Amino acid sequence: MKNTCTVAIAILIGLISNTLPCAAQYAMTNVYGRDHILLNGKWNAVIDPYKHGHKILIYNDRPLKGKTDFKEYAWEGGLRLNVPSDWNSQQAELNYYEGTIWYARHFNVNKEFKGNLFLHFGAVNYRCTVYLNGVAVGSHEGGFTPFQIDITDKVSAGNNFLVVEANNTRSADAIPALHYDWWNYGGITRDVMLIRTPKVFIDNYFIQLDKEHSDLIRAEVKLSEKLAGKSITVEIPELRLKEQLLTDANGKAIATFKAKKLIRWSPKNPKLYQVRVSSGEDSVEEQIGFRNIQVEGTQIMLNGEPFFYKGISFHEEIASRKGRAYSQEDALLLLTEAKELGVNVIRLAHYPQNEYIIRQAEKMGILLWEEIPIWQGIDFTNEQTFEKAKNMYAEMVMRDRNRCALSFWGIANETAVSDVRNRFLKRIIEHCKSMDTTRLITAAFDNMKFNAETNTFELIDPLPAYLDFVSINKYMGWYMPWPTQPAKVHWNVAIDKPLVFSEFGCEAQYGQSGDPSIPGSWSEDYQEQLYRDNLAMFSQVPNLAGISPWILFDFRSPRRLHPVNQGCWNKKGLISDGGYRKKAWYVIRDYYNKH
Ligand code: GCB
Repeated sequence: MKNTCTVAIAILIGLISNTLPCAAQYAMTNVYGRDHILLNGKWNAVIDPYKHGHKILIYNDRPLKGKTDFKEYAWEGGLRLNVPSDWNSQQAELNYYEGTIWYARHFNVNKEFKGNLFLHFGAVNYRCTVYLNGVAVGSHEGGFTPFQIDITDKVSAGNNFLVVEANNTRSADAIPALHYDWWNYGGITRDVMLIRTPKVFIDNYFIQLDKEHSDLIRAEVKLSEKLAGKSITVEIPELRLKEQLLTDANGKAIATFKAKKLIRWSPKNPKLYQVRVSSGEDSVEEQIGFRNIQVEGTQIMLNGEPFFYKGISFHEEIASRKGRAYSQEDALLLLTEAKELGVNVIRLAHYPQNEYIIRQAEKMGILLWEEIPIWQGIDFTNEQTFEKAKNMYAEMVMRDRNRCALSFWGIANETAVSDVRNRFLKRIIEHCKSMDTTRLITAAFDNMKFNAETNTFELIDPLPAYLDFVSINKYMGWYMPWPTQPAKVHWNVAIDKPLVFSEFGCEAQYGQSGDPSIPGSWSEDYQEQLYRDNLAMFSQVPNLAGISPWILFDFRSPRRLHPVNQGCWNKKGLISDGGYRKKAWYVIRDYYNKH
């Protein structure tokens, strides 16, 4: 009787806490450099379009009450899904699925374990609740940023049962919102880890070159607990640097120190240094690079030299697999193609992509632009949406702020002017500056007006005043016919700042020839001509600081409804879904080789 009662109370507490899962935490810095095991592999899965599972699925195996009792669920014997990976590419019936899928697996915890234990998720699209041994332990919203859950006091010695309820339903208050131009891949799309740390550990650190100086390294380190007077050591052996820092009452220490003979990171020489941070029982290391990125007049300056932005974008997608990119091999595939084109910048469209891509790009000497998916259609009136944006921003910056390749934070893509939008984005810019001053901040605009009398594009928008440089998405020759000869189109936009054309291009079917003057030919010939025309226009832009065609690869998008020419693919790629280069690829490769 006593036992039944205890179980009932435990279930009741469980149910209450299940309805109120606490928010997950920001991930600690450099998870791959920690003591961890990957929880990747095949997980059991249950498709649950009616969201019925929370009544039953959070438990591994409820014991039967007697001969007449039975269960209407089981974890064993059903669907098995790979983690990490989207679910859409794993089963034909899940291709278009938007809803809930439950994932489950077991893991073991050593009985002797000391210190803290965290569950870390690289990303789950879009929202999720995590249950451990039948109890909700954390929830998260946002499909492209990492989070962790402290399970130190919640794990059992021995076997543990882990359940993840993942849901990728689009909603008006979400980021991105209801409509966007990429596939809404659902599921546990990035690595899952179990991370072990000492009781007090190095929670996060931020080590980069000071914005102005070429030899001044700034280090900010924070312990997991608010302990004053704790010693922290930052070492860069190759530079013979060993600095001792002391924490303040918040467990945080900040110091700047001179690094003589520092070689700065650049595309030509992507030099990285081994950096070690240690305190008490904890020590963590990784490779970090140092560079200065600034703006002078209408130029972007890298390490004090003018830098012409030769960009490209891609989605986190492997076209041939029709699925999300998630591994080191995927990262290499995407980045090698970008490098072949001759780029020095990649805009990671339109959301933070996985760490394999970021770290590999850094090794290959490619600068990065990273953004959260504030992509058209965002509900700027909703304060909760603002809080979500702020949170995603923080998660992105915290994960990647030690990557010197990361040079540009994008704060929004194609948003229309209004008071609420202006306020929302200004607050995001302030938030961004409060977290990091070592990068340039930009946004992509598409709300230029064309003055037909002067053949000039103008932008009436208060936001550029708050940005380091301005980026333009303009599909001349595709969404807008040429009003005059390309070289006669003038740009009078943010004339005192660097201007980057962050998107231009058009769709073309690989292998299709057609009239180079007719967009509706969907031909490589038209695309090639459109690229030549756009380059002619760019050559006349007084504050041109760079260009970035849209996009490297054809990508999947349910918005692209033409059954013959698109078939749910956006065909603006310079490379087809089959991996073949279109004619326009060579136009850009030649342009980049000359610049
Ligand atoms: C844009 C968007 C991009 C779209 C592209 C297009 O302006 O920023 O996400 O995919 O246009 O193909 O229309």
